[in-house]
Amino acid sequence: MLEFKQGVDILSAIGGITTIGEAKKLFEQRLEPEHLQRLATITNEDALLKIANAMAMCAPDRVYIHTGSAEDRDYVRRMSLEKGEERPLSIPGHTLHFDLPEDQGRMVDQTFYIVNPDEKVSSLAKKEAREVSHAYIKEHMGGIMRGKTMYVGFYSRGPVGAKASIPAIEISSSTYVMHSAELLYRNCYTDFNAEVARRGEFFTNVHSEGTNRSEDVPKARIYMDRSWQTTFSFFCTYAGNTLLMKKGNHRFASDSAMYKYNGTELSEHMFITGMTGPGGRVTYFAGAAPSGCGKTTTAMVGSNFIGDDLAQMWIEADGTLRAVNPEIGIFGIIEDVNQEGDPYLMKCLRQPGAEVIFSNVLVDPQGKPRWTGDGEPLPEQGTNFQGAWTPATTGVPMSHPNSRCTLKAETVGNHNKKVNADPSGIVIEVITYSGRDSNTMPPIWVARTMDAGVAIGASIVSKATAAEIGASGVNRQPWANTPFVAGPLTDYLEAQLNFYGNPKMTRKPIMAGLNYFLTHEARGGSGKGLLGEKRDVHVWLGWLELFTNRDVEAIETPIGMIPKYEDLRRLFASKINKEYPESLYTMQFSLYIDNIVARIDLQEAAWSKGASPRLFAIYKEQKAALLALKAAKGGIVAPQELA
Ligand code: SPV
Ligand code: MN
Repeated sequence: MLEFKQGVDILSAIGGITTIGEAKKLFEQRLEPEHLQRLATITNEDALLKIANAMAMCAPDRVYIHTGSAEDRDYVRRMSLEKGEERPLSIPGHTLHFDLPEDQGRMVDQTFYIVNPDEKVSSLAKKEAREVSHAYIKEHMGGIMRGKTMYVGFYSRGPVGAKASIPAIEISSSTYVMHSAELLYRNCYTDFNAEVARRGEFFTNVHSEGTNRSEDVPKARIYMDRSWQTTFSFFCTYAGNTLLMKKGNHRFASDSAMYKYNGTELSEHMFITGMTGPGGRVTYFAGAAPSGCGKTTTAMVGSNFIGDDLAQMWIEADGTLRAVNPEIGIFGIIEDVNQEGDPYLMKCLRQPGAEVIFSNVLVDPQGKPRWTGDGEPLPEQGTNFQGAWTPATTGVPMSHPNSRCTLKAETVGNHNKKVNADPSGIVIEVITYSGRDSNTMPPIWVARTMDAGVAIGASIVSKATAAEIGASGVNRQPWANTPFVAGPLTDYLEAQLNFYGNPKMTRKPIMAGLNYFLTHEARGGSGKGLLGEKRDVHVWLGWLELFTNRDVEAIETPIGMIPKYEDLRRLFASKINKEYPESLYTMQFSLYIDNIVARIDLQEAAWSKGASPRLFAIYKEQKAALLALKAAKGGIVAPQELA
């Protein structure tokens, strides 16, 4: 159990400002009249104390209160170009940002939860004792903004007024970070006080790039003070390390769901998207995937794309599962984004109209951004995050595999802005879990029960990806959320079971596994090539849309329900005009029982003894059914044998 507001509040201890009177005095001394007046809109005293203490700690030359107005947004963009944090590209409104070569992904080894004595955190996360972090932050953030401007913005992580929306303050000396904040989050300057009062909590983030030199990156830290819902990050710029309204506050939101609203809220690393089915109905999906496993692409396949990264969920009084997207933008991996797989996104990236920050891509001499897998001939030369580059440059890819594009979702052609702004939330009817699994699970399977659905989420695996510095091998990635679950994973499992099993949720979603990464060699063919293509996602989601609306039937298997060949064949033809031979279906959907049993064994062994027996019951039941099936029909069972 996480205790809130326990231990020293590091920000206020370092800042030293404890009363609202002292805070106001500091504002009067240090803010220009214009910004003093702007800050007068904020009346929440806790928020004012946070801001005053950040000022006292970081000692900026100037403070800029960002109201979210067009003028303020423009000012930040211009400053970013002036300071060189961003540079212009040939298309107006498109800019380029480079993070230092050592700062190209989440710095897992330099990311810490600040803990009180005896506080339990996820066994996968690093923790540091409160007094150690306190001393380190004091040493390195003290005066870190001397000579710089501190920007302060007020945001809502979700539509203002939605049950699971949580307000947050972003404080940074980086205009790149503030520019990104404005593209990704809803500025709620005028609603901030009311939102804090409604929700009863808000998050605070304090960042400074400091010297922004490679030699200082080893000193960089990303600290999460869960108890005080405050983040600190410094000597880095990569948005995953600095724009902590994203993954820093996602961790806090997850704490809030687990320890304040257990059983009625979840905070997920999921896209939200709507698929149009027969008669024009729209069915909404929320889907988890580890970083770098095609989550953005999957989300954009929907006819009503909402968000590609995060979902704040709750059970509504009418028994439905509702979700809001805490974001309004995309910070998406750009590698392999191309015309064929991502037409909507490519339009934003290649034509004027959208405001886009490209990070860590290559820029050619004409000012055009280029990235690995963009589907165009290699440029003869260019500049990337490591300097000059030509196709002959060895050991350095054209763009970093974690290079990203940052843009507002509303600029993407199929985004539904109205739905993303609705505080009543989106009724979610399909939950999906995907990973990167080359040899075990089929492209789709649907859980028979809610507990079995939770077990699918608990069992995601993925190859390491570029989003995390230093990661390698095949990892278990429960719910694709483990990098962001601060508390023990067994608590998280419990929260999942409590949520989906809550009798108040009378309109349950279907819960499904998805896997696009089966290879030929794993299914009796040869080579590491994938059995499917990116665009097949239209069919997998399309089938789930039909299934949840009871328009198709499925085949029962020990791991859950799988599609029938005829239904998929029709969908391949109608959705993507592609032939789908039955031989391919058989390769994709045959049960390779030894592989699945080995996977279950791996999961059983990895989940600690303290995990809910309900999870082990699912594993046990599936394993017994698989072994019985193997005894009856052999180790590889084709779907046709089960129909
Ligand atoms: C991810 O890696 O899952 C992201 C980007 O969405 S980051 O902000 O780095 O987490
Ligand atoms: Mn993510």
